[in-house]
Amino acid sequence: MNPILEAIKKADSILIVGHVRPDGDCLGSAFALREYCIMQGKVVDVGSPSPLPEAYSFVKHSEVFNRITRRKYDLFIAVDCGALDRIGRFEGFYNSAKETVWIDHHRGHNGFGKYNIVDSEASSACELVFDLLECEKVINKKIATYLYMGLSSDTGHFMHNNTTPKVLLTAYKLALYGADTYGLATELYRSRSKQKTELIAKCINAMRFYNDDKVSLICITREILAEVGLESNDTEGIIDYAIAVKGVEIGVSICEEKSNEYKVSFRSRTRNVGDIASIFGGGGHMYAAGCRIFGKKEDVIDKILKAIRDTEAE
Ligand SMILES: [Mn+2]
Repeated sequence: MNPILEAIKKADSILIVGHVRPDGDCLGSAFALREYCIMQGKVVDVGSPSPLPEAYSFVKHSEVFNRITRRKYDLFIAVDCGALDRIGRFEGFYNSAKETVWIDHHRGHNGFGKYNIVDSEASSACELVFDLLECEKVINKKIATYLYMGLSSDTGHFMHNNTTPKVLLTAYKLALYGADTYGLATELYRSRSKQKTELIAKCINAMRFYNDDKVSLICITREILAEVGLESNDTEGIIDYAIAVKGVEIGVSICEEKSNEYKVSFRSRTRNVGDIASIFGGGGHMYAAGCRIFGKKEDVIDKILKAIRDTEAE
C-alpha cells in the first residue's frame, strides 16, 4: 500500500493544510483528501493560514474550512505548499503531529513531510491527489468535482502551458466520475462580483508597459482596493489580464498587502519567471511565479524591471 494511504489509515485525527491565500488547487486537493479521510472514518479538519476567499464560498462544505477542533493531530498533511513557511501559523500542528505528509507541485524542494509526493512536472496538487486516490477506487462525484476544480484553476481552465495530455486525460476521467464541469466553469469563470469587475477595470486602466511593450505591469495599491471595497486576497486572476496582451512576454502584478509590502506575481510565455522570483526569495514555476518585495511602489517596480533585465541575457 502507498505509504501516504497507510499513514492516513493509521491516524485517528488528521489536519489538512493549504497555503496562505488559498486558491482553487489548494482547496480542491484539501477537500478531496478530507472526503477520502471521512470515508476512512477519520476525524479530519481542513484549513489554511488565511480565511476562505469569498469567491470560493460555493465549494461544498466550505463552512468547515479553518474550523480547527483539536490542539494536536496524529497526521498533518500539507497540500500545494511550495515552502515550509506557506503553512504559516499551522507550523505548531506540523511539529506536534506524529506523521507528516507533503503533497505539492512547486519547484525547488523535495517536501517537508516524512512522506512526500512532490512533482514539479504535475499541473496541480489535485493531479497528484488524483493519482494517489485513483487506484483506491474511491473517486465519487464529490471528490471528482473538488479535483477538477484544482486541475481547472491551476491550468487557467486548460489554457496554460502545463495543460499536458495527462491533464486532459485526468480531466476526462474526472468528468466520467461525475465532476460537475459546467457548474465549476460557471462558478470559477462566470461569477465575478461587481466589485471585482470594477477592480479589473481600474487595473487594466492603469496597466503600464515596459521594454518595448514586452513587459506589462499591473499595480494594485491599497487605495484602489479601498475604492472598490476589496481586500488584497480578492486579487486572484488579475495577473491574467497582464499576460493576455499580444506581444507581452512577462506579465507582472504587484499588490500592496501592507504599507510598503508588495506581493508580486509573474506570468510568462517564454522566459523563466521562477528564476526572477527567486532573486527576491520567492519561487514558483517556469511560467508562473511569485515573491514579496518591500519598499515604496516605484522602487519595487524598478527592482522588478532590473531583475527582468538582468536575467534576460542568460
Ligand atoms: Mn497549485
